[in-house]
Amino acid sequence: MPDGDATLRREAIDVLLGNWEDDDREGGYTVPSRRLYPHQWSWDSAFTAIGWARVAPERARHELESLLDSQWADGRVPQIVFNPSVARDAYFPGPDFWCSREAPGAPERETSGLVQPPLHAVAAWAVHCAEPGLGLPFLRRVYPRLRAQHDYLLRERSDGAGLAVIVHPWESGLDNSPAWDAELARVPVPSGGLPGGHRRRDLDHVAAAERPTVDDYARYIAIAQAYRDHGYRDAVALPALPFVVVDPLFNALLAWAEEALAKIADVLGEPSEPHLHRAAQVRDALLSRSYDPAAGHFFALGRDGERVVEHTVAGLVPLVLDLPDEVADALVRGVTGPRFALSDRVPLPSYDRTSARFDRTRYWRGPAWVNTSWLVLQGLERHGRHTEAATLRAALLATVRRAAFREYFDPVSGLGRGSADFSWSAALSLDLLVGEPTPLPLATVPG
Ligand code: 2M8
Repeated sequence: MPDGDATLRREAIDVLLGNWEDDDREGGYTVPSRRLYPHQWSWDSAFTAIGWARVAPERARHELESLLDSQWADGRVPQIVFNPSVARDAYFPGPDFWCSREAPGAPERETSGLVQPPLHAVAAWAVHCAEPGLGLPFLRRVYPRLRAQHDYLLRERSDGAGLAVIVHPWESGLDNSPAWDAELARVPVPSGGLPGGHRRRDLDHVAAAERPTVDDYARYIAIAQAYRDHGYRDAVALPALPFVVVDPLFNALLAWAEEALAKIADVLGEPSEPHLHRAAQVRDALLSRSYDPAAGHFFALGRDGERVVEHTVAGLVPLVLDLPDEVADALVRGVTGPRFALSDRVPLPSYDRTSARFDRTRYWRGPAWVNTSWLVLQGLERHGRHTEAATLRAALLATVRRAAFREYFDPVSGLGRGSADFSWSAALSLDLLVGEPTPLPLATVPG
């Protein structure tokens, strides 16, 4: 490994160690960022486990198991698991807002009632591959939980036509994506600011221009409150909630994670066919409903099932799946074309650079993020687009070398934005520094 890489690797490990939280239950986990996000976040832990797997697989196993330890009885894996030793108002909305203990089937540890993109089975497979001999008992413990996670999404969150819905922008992981603007516009901005005299805590740590606007935040709280007031019971909440959408990234990761479950099932001597079948069903539903052949892009679906024509990076993530050649080719053209402008200097923007609403600074409305580019990179590798994958890998490593492990980056200048010492930026850099493709599921799904 060249000297520069060894230094970067050491720095990445130091960030993860600094964000590591020892835990009396399952051994510990990594907070996304010490001050801005001082608890455990769901899909952050999946990304972070993929990085830990490269340097300390035992921590990777702890990371996933401590999260799954707070799975709800209905199978949902919560967006946030609150650390009881952190001040209750250190993050807003915190445990006193979500009131998870009042909800049926919630775990002992307080959590939020939402979910996040289901990357966890993919992470579990990567963790297993890091130490296959040692990993079997781990796979045996997590397999039923991961299966229950997917069952929940396809049962309680079914859109009735093969895809899973999300009920809050926070569930997409790309919170203030322009894809949500039209749906959010239907949610009245509550007068009088945040409920209960609460105060945003994110603005104590990051410049307001880099975070969601005041109105968007007020709407996030209103939607979360509506879900909470329905006791997080999807059967009664979904018809009443103001925000119910289908997200291509969320569903692509669900299908990919079903492929990972098939691999896990194989190793454990369980039937893998049902998982491959489900993976194919979700992928096919995405292809028939979310993919727009004229645009060559996957779009979110609004409440009435109509495509939301906004080119966000979420619409490139289905590249992680086995796709017809013409679809994969169109997505790669999207990656290299003017909207996402692949270069070896900065990773992919989160939103279309050619749009009038492209914002270089504000969170998920333009900035480049390590995790979404890493996902697209996995897709490029899967489709044999090694040259484009190498360019994206070079861009990711050049950016963290230049600007360190920031939460996101200006996609034009490459300058760091958001929180410093951000866990998934460090963890996925560790994965990239290994230089070989991550051992993720690449099984061919029956067509
Ligand atoms: C961001 O979202 C949280 C709410 O979940 C927030 O803004 O307070 C998003 O970037 C999300 O994808 C991420 O999981 C979370 C923690 O890193 O932060």
